[in-house]
Amino acid sequence: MGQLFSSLWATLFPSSRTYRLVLVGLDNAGKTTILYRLHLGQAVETHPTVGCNVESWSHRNLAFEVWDLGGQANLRPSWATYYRGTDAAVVVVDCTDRARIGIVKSEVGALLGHEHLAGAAVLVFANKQDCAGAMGPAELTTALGLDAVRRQAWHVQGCCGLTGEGLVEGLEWVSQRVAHLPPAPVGGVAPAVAPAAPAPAPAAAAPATAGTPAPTSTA
Ligand code: G3D
Repeated sequence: MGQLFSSLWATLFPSSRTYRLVLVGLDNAGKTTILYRLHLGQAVETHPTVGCNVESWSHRNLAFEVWDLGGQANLRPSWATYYRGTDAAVVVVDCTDRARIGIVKSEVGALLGHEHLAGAAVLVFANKQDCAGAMGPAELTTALGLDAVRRQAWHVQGCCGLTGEGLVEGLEWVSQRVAHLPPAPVGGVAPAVAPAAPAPAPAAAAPATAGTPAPTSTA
């Protein structure tokens, strides 16, 4: 999976441009699991993210950095301090955690409303699709009120951090959204993606089924 991921990015980003991604989500959403799955190709024993972890990855002449921001309540207010220059935000949601979906909606609303993310691509990973009773992508889209979002291009991708299912598909979407970006200014922070054109009404979402993620997106 890791190698496939690297190849994918190398193909889609054939330049020295560094893309900046922030990875956010409540604690226990599965951010660390997903990060390691994509990086190493295997799941690892995880520990709650403390503060902020930065992954700098490079492959051939492409480079990108992933800012994994801690999800505990006391750390969430600091997320916005990392948004400047961000090309894409990746939000990981524990789809079994219905009790906290209101908190997720509030945090996603704040993210979408932040000025520095006005032009960023927003990928939502509907994680833990392997678990019985997990919200599927369509249900999560509704729960987060994403259908009303026109400011950013967004996409909800069902996935399973443990197996890696759905992860590359989600990152493919991100890559397509940011691939047209100009080279980063020398010594500067890479600019965010140009604001997406107002999105058409999304097509009816396919029913979400575990293991066969049904993406719901505007693009
Ligand atoms: P965080 O970094 O967002 O805080 P972690 O979350 O990556 O530490 O994951 C929290 C727990 O969820 C871990 O379990 C991890 O194995 C589990 N998890 C992550 N993704 C999935 C998934 O897709 N399916 C299932 N079933 N579990 C997942 P533990 O038991 O180590 O706390």
